[in-house]
Amino acid sequence: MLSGRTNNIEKRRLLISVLVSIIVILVCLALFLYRQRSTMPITHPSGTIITLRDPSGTEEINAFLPNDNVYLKGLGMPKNHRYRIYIIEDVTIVQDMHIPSNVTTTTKITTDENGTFAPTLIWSAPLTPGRYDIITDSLDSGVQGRYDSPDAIDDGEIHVTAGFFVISETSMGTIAALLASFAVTLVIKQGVLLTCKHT
Ligand SMILES: [Ca+2]
Ligand SMILES: [Ca+2]
Repeated sequence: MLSGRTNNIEKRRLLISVLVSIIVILVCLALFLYRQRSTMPITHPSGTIITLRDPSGTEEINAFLPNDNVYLKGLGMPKNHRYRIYIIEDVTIVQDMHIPSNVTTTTKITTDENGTFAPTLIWSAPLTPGRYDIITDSLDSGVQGRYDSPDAIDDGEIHVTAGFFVISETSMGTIAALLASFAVTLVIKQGVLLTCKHT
């Protein structure tokens, strides 16, 4: 009798350990995927601009944390063109619209003979959580201060219309807490089920 009860307790402990391990793995996987979430950059006639967390990165990053830095690189743009880079709060970007106020200091870049520019730091930590778009406004053609044909944009890739977003550490913590809470609930329910089964 006592031996059977001990076995049940051991089984329950083992099951709980397995469940907790699975949940921890799932939480880590969810956080990793959330952090690495990226999409294919949209190609515009005036070129493609790609956000990066690391200047040596190759894949576009669209999800940043407040302590990240944001780098931008460009390709397929007009050659030897000077640009002012605007980071703006997420809007629906339409042709000839006035470019809204920048959320940080604007950066200037110049494209090379191939119409590209190397990864350039455009926003240093700390970043403010939110959803953002980027417009590179040509200083050599078109109308400055308006989005028009020579300008490239990072827009409409994530959260419906944003080019990239910054999520707060608190939100990440909330996600982890919710998943942990879910894990605990599962473990308790499993424990109750086992108890009922053996009484
Ligand atoms: Ca322009
Ligand atoms: Ca947008």
